[in-house]
Amino acid sequence: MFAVRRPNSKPSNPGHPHHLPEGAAERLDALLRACDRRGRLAVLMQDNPDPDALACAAILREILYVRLGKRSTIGYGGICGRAENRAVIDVLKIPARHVTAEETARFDIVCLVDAQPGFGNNLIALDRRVDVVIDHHLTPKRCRWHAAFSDIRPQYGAATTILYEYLLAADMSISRNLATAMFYGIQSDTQDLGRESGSADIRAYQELFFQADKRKLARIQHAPLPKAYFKMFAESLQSCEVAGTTVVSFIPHCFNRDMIAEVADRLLRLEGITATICYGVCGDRVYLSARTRSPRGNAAGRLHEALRGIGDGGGHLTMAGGQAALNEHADKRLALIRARIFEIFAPHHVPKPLLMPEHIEPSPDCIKK
Ligand SMILES: [Mn+2]
Repeated sequence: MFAVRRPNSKPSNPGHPHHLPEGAAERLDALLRACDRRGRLAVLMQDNPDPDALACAAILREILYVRLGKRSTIGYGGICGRAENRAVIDVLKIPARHVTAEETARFDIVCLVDAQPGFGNNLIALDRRVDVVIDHHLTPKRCRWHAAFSDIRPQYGAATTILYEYLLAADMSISRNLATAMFYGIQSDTQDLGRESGSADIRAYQELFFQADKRKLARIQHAPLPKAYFKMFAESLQSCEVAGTTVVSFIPHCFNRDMIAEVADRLLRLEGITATICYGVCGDRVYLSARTRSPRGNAAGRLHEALRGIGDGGGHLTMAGGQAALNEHADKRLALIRARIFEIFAPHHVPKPLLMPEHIEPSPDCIKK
């Protein structure tokens, strides 16, 4: 059934240094069965795909091509705006492109990676038929979806690690570009293995490090940033408020949703801080990112709670995302969101601006030569 193989597809991992979990071969067969029929095939990601999602889609596309001889479209519903993420597509030649909801409906076989139906961050609504779902996010109770094949592992730091194991089970050779995409996917989703990563992520990271193209990796990690990036960054700092050990920032004119996650990540490095939330207005919606230093911070649960009745939120224990619609009373809605964030993430604390004049004066250590 899965007869199509490239003549040169020799295993690049002789002896499998990576310990495959039990049932890896059976899962690969089930995945292939779910996609093995006639028709147009799409591998979809979040609307704003990150490096983990891009690597997942590239792996799945390769597996389906080598093992089933099927070509697939890699698609996302929004934009891929963050400079590093664009660079993954351009430098590593991943053929990902924007697809519309109408176009999605015309695909016969639909796979979703690094996201789940009904999350609100992708083109697949809860009631849409989907064939394959492979992800590492927690599935909230409200999201009861069905897929012919699914593999959800919240204990994995990167969904790329899950798909890497399929690639090993398929015994396929790994191109340098794909190895580089996988390495960067794991590196960025786990913040260099420092955030919610497990032993499988560590092994995959180590194995892929040797295969990744370091020059291309550097071009991606240091991709040029547009002026708008620094403008949004300045706005986010000006609006910063600290309450207890939580810092909250706001980007009133956000051109790129990825910026919200980036600011939340960056502010978590502020000393003495255990949780950060950044929210910003893109078009007629508010998007939010929450980060916590430890899993006890329960970013996903608290963000979900903060948006109860006004939007959607979820993700991981230390990193979460959410969104809400803005109606004609945008200012009121934004004030409500701000109040809810402080109520849930920093109860009993009074927010104070981060950049008060006395805080931005250089400390004596900086002045003395
Ligand atoms: Mn991910």
